[in-house]
Amino acid sequence: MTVMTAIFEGLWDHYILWSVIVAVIAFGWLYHHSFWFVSEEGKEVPNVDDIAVGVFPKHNDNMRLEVAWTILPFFLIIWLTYVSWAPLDAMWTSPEGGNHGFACDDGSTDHDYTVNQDGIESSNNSMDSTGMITSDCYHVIEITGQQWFWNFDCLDLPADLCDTSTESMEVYGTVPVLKLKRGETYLAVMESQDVTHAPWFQHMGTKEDTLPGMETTLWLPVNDDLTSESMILCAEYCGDAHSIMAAKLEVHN
Ligand SMILES: [Cu+2]
Repeated sequence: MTVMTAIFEGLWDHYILWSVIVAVIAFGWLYHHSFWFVSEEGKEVPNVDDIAVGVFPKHNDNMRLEVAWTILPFFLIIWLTYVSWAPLDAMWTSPEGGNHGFACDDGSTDHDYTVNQDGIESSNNSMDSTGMITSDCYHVIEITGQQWFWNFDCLDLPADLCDTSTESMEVYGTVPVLKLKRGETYLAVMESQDVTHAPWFQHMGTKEDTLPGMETTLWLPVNDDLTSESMILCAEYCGDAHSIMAAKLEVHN
């Protein structure tokens, strides 16, 4: 399954690429030295390094090498931080006038904006070519993590905007279903009843920890490109049934 937004898909590919490059260099070097410098059975090994017990062979220091393997990874970290900038901006944009504006008006005041059938202001979200999603406003929902299931609360939102149910799934058993609407953006306010969990909205490519005694938030911009059914899994090891702590996200037009 691919991730809906190019912004997270690209970041994933980029990190995988660099992981492979670093792994090839590190393990290649390790295996080469392990086999190249192996001593032969029964052969007297010359003490080429003049190693004496308790004395560090300082004459073997190589300053250039030391500086190189400190500086090069440092530049790589700077680069990876730089390419993560835009995705982090999308993840952690402010609920006070950030990428998704402010909380949607519930229709009680007279404004000039598009409303949906329930008279509630619509998010009208859209994705640009980089995968960044922006919205006119957002709807607040609540997610609570607990060993070992998810609880979704639509608060006062009408069923067309947010609804929940349960469904029986192979392997996972009975799982909660969260039903959201395309074009709308949601801000999930989250907490945990016990240990740390993290809902991972697979197709959105995002996840965030839920913590006992502390509120965290996660943006759920349901763009037109989102598949109608995708999984929500727990991405933070939380005990015996962690692997089947699942839920389903269903989106409709
Ligand atoms: Cu969990």
